[in-house]
Amino acid sequence: MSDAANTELDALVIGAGFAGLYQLLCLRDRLGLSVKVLEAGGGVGGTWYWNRYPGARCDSESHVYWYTFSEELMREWEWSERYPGQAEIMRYLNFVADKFDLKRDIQFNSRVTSAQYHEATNRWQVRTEDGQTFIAKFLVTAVGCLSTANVPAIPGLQNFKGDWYHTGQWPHEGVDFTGKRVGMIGTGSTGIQAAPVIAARAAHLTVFQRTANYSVPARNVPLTAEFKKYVKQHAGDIRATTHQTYNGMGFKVDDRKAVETPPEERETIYEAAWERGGLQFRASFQDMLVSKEANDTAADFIKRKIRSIVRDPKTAAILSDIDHPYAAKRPPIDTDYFETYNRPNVSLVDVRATPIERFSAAGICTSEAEYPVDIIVFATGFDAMTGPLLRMNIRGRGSVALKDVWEAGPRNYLGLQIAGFPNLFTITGPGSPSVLCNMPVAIEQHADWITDCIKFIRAKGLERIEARPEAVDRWVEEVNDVANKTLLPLATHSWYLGANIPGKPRVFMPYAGGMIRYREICQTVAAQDYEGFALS
Ligand code: NA7
Repeated sequence: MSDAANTELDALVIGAGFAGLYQLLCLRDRLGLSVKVLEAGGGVGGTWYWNRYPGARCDSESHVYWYTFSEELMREWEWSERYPGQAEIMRYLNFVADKFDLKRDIQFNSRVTSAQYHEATNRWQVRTEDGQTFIAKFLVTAVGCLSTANVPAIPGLQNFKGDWYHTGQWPHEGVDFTGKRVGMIGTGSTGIQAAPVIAARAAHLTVFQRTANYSVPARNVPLTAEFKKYVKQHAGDIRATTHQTYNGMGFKVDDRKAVETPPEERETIYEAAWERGGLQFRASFQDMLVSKEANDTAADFIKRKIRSIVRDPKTAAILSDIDHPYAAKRPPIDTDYFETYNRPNVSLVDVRATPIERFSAAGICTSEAEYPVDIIVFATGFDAMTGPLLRMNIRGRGSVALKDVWEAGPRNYLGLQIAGFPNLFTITGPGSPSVLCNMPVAIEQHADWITDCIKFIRAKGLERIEARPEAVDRWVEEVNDVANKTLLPLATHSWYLGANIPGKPRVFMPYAGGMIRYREICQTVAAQDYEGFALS
């Protein structure tokens, strides 16, 4: 054990993104605990530290994509665009970390490789890649939902003579695409953001699409002085709105139903939503995510848009041959994505029809042809939600491994605690709204709840909190029930279900009951002296 083992902490937080920074502030400055954050990256930022790919930008609008715990902070910070770009989010998180003097308690370049609960001492022992050991009573994971990059196990990558990159592990110095032939695999939110930017530089971009995807224009613009002023003056109202919406966004889902709206009027509504742009498109009708008939109207509208934008009929057909309901997979928003296929230096390969079989020295080989490229970009997503937790080798009571407990899929209570893993809290864990919510809203709610919970435990002179197995059973059922009332599980290849990772159990992971309901449940549990948890 290193010297660090001698320093016993009240709480250890893993990750210094949005979640870890705020959790540190809560536990250290509000409860006065001794806290340390371990962060694998060389700086704060989490997702935004790693995802530096061309075009990386948040899909939440900037005036709701920030912390709301401090109105002073909300008045001090000013976003420049409708959607914050990666570099600006990094500036913001560094600004917050400096303003609240958080970095002194963050140890960077420290990847956690194991976390073990010791029953006799009621302490967690956490080890890092470089062999350091830390001891803490409470362990909080703030590792994000999309931080374990998925590079598909397609044979031959080691033979490829060019360069390759995964978008979630992008080099800090950037990649120069000028004059290069680029092959990009993946058309999720990331690929859809990256393609237009790469195409503008590269000699040629070939996009390899497995599942065709919907996308709605983001309509990003610089913010006007009036809007910036409005945000400063209405910081409290904006915060209140994000607490009153299903998914923590700044807009409400409309009350009207698509199935009850005459086709012509519906078309006008979709057209207006398309022009306004952004994720708000899915809020056009309240039945869009629960009625297939309603959803079909949105799906049909977007497919027609794709065919009207993309000039080559064959490419348009491949792009619009979408097999799942709109927004049943995470719906991307874009800047000129479909327009990019009208460029002479961009082509599309349908790898559903002709799968990628291997990489050669020269490029990407499908069942039909070899595509020579200089650079391969993997926009192939993540081992989402459970991946970041499972790779840390977490062991609870009796040295039981989390990977064994979750062999058939994640099981926990409120997405916050796992039976058999006392005093371990998982911010935005599977089973919580997390990725179905505007992330900072979900994160603040979790970090506040955890802080109040630890405060309660200490005030009562208690030592330990642990989810009861029966509460876990109930919660898993609730997560499944609410998901099954929506169309979300119909996208059978979605990462919400773990379907993008070969061999991963197919379980719908995020809580689809909405942030309002979830917040109420968490509040009720706390008000009932942490019902469903064993305290000792
Ligand atoms: P996503 O949404 O998981 O997208 C990954 C894309 O990569 C998707 O189109 C996949 O096709 C494709 N993919 C993955 N593996 C392969 C293989 N083996 N062959 C061909 N194509 C493949 O990840 P993103 O990074 O775009 O977005 C993640 C989230 O970040 C996003 O949802 C937002 O919440 C922010 P598939 O659909 O699986 O057929």
